[in-house]
Amino acid sequence: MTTDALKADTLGAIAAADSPEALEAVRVAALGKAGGITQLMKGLGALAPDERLRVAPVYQALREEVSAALEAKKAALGRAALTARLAAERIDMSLPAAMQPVGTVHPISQVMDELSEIFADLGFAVAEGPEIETDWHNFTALNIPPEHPARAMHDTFYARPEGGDESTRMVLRTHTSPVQIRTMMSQKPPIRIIAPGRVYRSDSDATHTPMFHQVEGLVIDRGIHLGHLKWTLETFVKGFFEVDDVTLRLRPSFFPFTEPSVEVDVGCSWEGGTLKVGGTSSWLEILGSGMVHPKVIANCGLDPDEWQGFAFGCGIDRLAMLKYGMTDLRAFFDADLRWLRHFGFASLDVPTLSAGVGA
Ligand code: 2NL
Repeated sequence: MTTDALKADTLGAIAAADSPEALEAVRVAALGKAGGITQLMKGLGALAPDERLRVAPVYQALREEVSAALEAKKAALGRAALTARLAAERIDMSLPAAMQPVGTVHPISQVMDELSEIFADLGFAVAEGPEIETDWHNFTALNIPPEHPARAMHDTFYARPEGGDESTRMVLRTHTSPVQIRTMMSQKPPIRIIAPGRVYRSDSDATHTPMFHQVEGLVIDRGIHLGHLKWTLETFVKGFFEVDDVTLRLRPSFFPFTEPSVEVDVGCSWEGGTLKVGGTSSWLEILGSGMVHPKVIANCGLDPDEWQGFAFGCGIDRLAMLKYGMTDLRAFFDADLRWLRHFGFASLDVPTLSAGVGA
């Protein structure tokens, strides 16, 4: 084969190579040990000196031209491979992300936030206190002395008395009232607080769990009377259930820590098998309340002739069930993901008065 024909063949084969493997085969055929150009170079030694001087630069130029063409083609194939790979592995960043499973706000937390929002608007602060309490803060200060029959009604969880001394044993708080006691002892009136939180009673059946949630409210000021209590509770119930035609029914009752004591029913009606707030065809007891007993005010170091107040207490779990249509109290604490996804709230769905506390 003439040098020109070898050159044309090789450059043609380089141009036609469509993969790194095909190009490598062309390189081996031209420049490998047994390649056409290598053979030509090897043959130089056998030529006459003047003939060798004439053809050597030609072979050299051929080898260089082929080498350069191989390099150029290799680079071109590399670029093409990269372009193809980029196209194949392209990610459309503008596509919406796949929905990840996210947690939800538990209905009890949601209701606590709703209550805080409503009462904040009425000028109440949120107060907190320990869940393991002294007997004095949980009972005695609230006019429930030792041996008082009301203690038996509370199904109290008692901690083991330290050194066998019954008088200093701690209790799991049976209501959030001790938070209000602590507030009255540490702050000067006027006081307006709500105390939401966990409370504990040794009671467990279809309608009772040993841990449940309560919110209590307390107002201490001069000249506070039952009218303030009634207006506050009405405003709260209207705001919470988002209905304007709420009727409250106040019944005389008894608590050791309030005098007089009032139990409050909300007017309801049956709608398609569920009880809805509004109307007066049924009544549902939702909270207990009253004017703070003068002895309780005195126990906290305040003069009951100067300071009066009202207080109320209500179960958060029952409020949540009534508002959001749950039928089984125990489902609150089962940690069943399907239930939580169904009844849970979006974490950014913060209750506000303007958007509706339960919207
Ligand atoms: C109910 C009744 C009530 C209170 C709680 C209270 C707190 C202080 C002083 C006086 Cl520091 N009272 N709290 C008053 C009346 C009723 O709860 O049925 N709760 C679920």
